[in-house]
Amino acid sequence: MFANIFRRKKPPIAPWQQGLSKTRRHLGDRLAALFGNRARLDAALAAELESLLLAADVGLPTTERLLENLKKRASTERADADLMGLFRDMLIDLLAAPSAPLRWPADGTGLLLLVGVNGVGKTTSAAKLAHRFKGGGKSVLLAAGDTFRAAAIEQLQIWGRRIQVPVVAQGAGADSASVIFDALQAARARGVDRLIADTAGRLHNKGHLLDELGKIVRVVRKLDARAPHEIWLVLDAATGQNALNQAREFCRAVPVTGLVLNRLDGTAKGGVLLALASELRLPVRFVGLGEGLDDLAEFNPAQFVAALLGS
Ligand SMILES: Nc1nc2c(ncn2[C@@H]2O[C@H](COP(=O)(O)OP(=O)(O)OP(=O)(O)O)[C@@H](O)[C@H]2O)c(=O)[nH]1
Ligand SMILES: [Mg+2]
Repeated sequence: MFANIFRRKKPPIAPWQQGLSKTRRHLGDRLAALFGNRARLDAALAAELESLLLAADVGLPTTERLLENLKKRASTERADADLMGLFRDMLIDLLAAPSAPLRWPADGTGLLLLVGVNGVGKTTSAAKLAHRFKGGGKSVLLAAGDTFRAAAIEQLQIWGRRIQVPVVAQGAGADSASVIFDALQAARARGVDRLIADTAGRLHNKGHLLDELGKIVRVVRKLDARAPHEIWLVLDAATGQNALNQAREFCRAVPVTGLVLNRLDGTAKGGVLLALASELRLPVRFVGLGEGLDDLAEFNPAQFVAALLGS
């Protein structure tokens, strides 16, 4: 009994570390074991590194690019090069490359449209982001743009009550573009800083469903030529390389400006983030590390790589 009282508290684990534990075990720990104290990138090490990256959903083009770069950098280093350190820096550079400033308007309402396939966490992310923006001192409004199911509207309204953010909604079956148009009009009239619009999940291989997103964009531009200021594609990290295919199709339908990668907590496929950054050149804005309101971290390449490699 007393032993418990005197036991020292463990230091708190950063959300990144905890959320990435599966990917770290799958990729980070193996990378550390692979590099060990080896200072030369010989053919055997390159081959092992290649299969390790491919197994972690990094994908072939990005894996090849990383190997190529590591060979180049290692050849210019001293004989006792810190390969692991070089590799870590390369990962940070790769993830930081697609960074771009956010397009929130200097004044007036900034509209954020969340899009993605079914069940990736769009509605949850809308609530998490609204909560976060509100916490940062912004006035926020939510738009229930998923008019497909009554339950989807209710889900957003329940979140809205929990975080005390008003939700603009119409009935199920209403036109999504008109809900978001009305919400933008209301937000502008009320001087709201951020309007976050949820949308219905849609398959990336269904052209007519993607066209509906194009319609939302066209309609809101009648109010503000630069809206939606941000369009974030929400992805489920657990889908691995398929996330890349989804992203390509959504980017064809609407001008996606950033990514939200959810469920990084439950998967060993976090390596897909490297493929997304290097092949799509879209900045990852936030990552979902759990189901709770605060389980959303602003994406930071250095923190991500530190958590991934456990250093
Ligand atoms: N573990 C974990 N679960 C998450 C995360 N984000 C969302 N979820 C869960 O995923 C499930 C689906 O989330 P929703 O927000 O309803 O997904 P959606 O994209 O709106 O789904 P549809 O509207 O049906 O397309 C819920 O149970 C969420 O709690 C995350 O980062 N980690
Ligand atoms: Mg939803």
